[in-house]
Order: sequence, then C-alpha cells, then structure tokens
Amino acid sequence: MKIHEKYIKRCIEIAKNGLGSTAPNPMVGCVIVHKDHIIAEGYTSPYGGAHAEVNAINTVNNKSLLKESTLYVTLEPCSHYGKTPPCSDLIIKHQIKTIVIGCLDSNPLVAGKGIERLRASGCEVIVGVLEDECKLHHKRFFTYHNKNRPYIILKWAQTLDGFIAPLSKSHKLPVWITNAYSRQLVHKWRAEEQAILVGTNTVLEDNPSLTVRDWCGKNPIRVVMDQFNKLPLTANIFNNQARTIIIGSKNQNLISNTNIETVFIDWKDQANIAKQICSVLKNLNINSIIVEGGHQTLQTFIAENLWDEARVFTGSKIFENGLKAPEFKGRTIYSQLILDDNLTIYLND
Ligand code: AOF
Ligand code: ZN
Repeated sequence: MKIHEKYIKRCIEIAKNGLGSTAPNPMVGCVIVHKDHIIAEGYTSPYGGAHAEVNAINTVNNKSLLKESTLYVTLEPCSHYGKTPPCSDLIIKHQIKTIVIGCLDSNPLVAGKGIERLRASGCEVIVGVLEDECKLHHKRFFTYHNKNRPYIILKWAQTLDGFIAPLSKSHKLPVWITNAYSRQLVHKWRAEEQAILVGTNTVLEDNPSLTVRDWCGKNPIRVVMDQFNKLPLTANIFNNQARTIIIGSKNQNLISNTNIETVFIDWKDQANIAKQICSVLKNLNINSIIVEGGHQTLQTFIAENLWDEARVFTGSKIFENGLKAPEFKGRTIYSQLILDDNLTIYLND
C-alpha cells in the first residue's frame, strides 16, 4: 500500500473513537509521522472540545520534531474561530512541513480556506488521499452540509414472512422478532447517532424508552411524531433520561419541561412530511438520525426518498399476519448472520 494511504487509513481508524460524541461536528482523525514513525495520534474530542489536529499536536513532547514531520488528517484543517481556534494556525505555528488531507471540509466557514491558509504559509499540502473513504467516513457531516438534512438510517426487524409487528392490540407483552444479540447491536447504533425517530403508533403500542441500555454510550435525542396530540405524558419517551422533541401541531398543548421541546410542521402538506421533519432537524443542528418505525413512519421516509441506509433484520419467526415490512429499493452493501437473525444493510444511491 502507498505510504500516504497507509497513514490516512490509520486516521480513519482512530477517528472512529469519536463516533457518537462529536456530532454535529465531524469525527476527524489525525496522525503525525516523523521519518516513517507515527509520533502522535489524535481524534476529535466530544462536541465543543478540541479538534483532532490539536489533540495530536498536544501529545508531541519534542515539538521541534514537528518541523520535519508530515501531518495526516481525514478532513481539511479548519480555518475559522468556532468553539475552538483554527487548526490551520496551530499547524502553521509549529511549521509542520507537509500536510496530507483526505477530503475538503464542506462547512461553508472552512471549505478550502484551511488549505489556502496552509499553502500561503509555505506548507506542502496534498489533498484527496483515500478521498472516497474519507467522504464515506464523514457521511453524516457531508449529508448535513451538502443536502441540508441529517443522514437518515432506517431500521426495522421483520419476520421470515415479512411482518414487522403482529396485528395491533393482539399482543400484551413485547413481541421480539430478533434475538438479544441483534437487539444489543441496535443499542450500539442508537449510541452512534445524534437522534432517534419513531411515529405516534410505535409509542402508543410499544411504549419504548428509545434509550441506550444494552450498550455504553449517550442516549440519542428522541424525536416523536404527534400530529393529533395523542401522546400521554406517562409515556416512557417523556422520562428524563434524554431530550425529547415532539413534532406536533400548532394547536397542541405545549408540554413545559426542560427536556421536552415541541416543534411544528404543516401536517396538511402530506407529500412533504419527511422533508419538513428534515428541515426542522437541520435547524436543530442534528446531523444523523435512526428511524425505528413503525410501518407508516418508515414508509413516509421511503416515499419521499429521504433515507440513506436501511438496516434490516430478518428473524426466524413466522407471524402469518400483521403489519407489513416497508417496501423499498436499495443496494445491498452488507449482510451478516447474527445467530438465527439475518442483518442486511442497503444503501439508497
Ligand atoms: C478540524 N478538525 O477535528 C474537526 C473539524 O466549533 P468548532 O471550533 O469545534 O468547529 C467546528 C467545525 O470545524 C466543524 O463544523 C467542521 O467544519 C470543523 N471540524 N475540523 O480541523 C476536527 N472536528
Ligand atoms: Zn480544526
């Protein structure tokens, strides 16, 4: 493997340590190489904290080595004052000779300016090493800036005969379609995304908490659709374990609680429900969401073609009747058996 690719690959690997904690900032990875030895590594701190380059540079004891080093980074170093000062200034201050970058930053505050600044100060800058891999790694960040909406992951579990739930009210206890290992994986996924969304019926039928319990990590922001003001305050989604955003109607009684916010969309504009939700979420700085059902909610996002990935479990049970799994078309990118469950991941491209 070519030398630059080897180190950018390492950047992507360590960047994943930031998954679930940096959003809506990108999870960037950085390594500093001196005479073909990695002398420092860093990844983006939790939101509002230090950027990857700063974390890497700070771990170098002998700063004079930096003048003869190459800094590798998945995303263009920033050039603006946000919650933290510009990384490009720090790189320039330490006179790092060569900067190798995976892909450009699409945040309009940066977008090429970081590179200009580095070049203007005399650094050698190489851009576009493993560019596609870096763009894929930063998929949430790029979707947010380039498509003005969060990265959308649809998730559901279906029986072998294609049902996502038994017929309404025909069950009292939770009916699991997938095994405990698959369910644990879903908790890991929840911790990785900034928000989780379900429809009204899912809350009324299943009373889910939508929190992360079978994995370590933060709870996502809970987003719940409630067109007809049907959700009881006793529902688990209103417990104080996470922030909850209700997508409601203007005539709704507002719930007064620091953890619960209500936003409004025009429900009469039936063809653009998902689109309106996306715009609400974008305005709330949410750059990724996992949609966990039910049928109607999933189908709304599919019908408006507002989804990026579908993660579908197929268990070994047969229901014979019930709520049908959503209909969609996607390209299979991954398939795995989890004991008797089959997980397939589809991309919408
Ligand atoms: C980098 N390295 O590790 C990250 C970058 O408010 P701030 O200061 O945290 O800036 C956030 C913006 O900086 C973010 O929108 C993106 O453009 C860039 N993120 N840049 O050089 C990093 N996380
Ligand atoms: Zn930065």
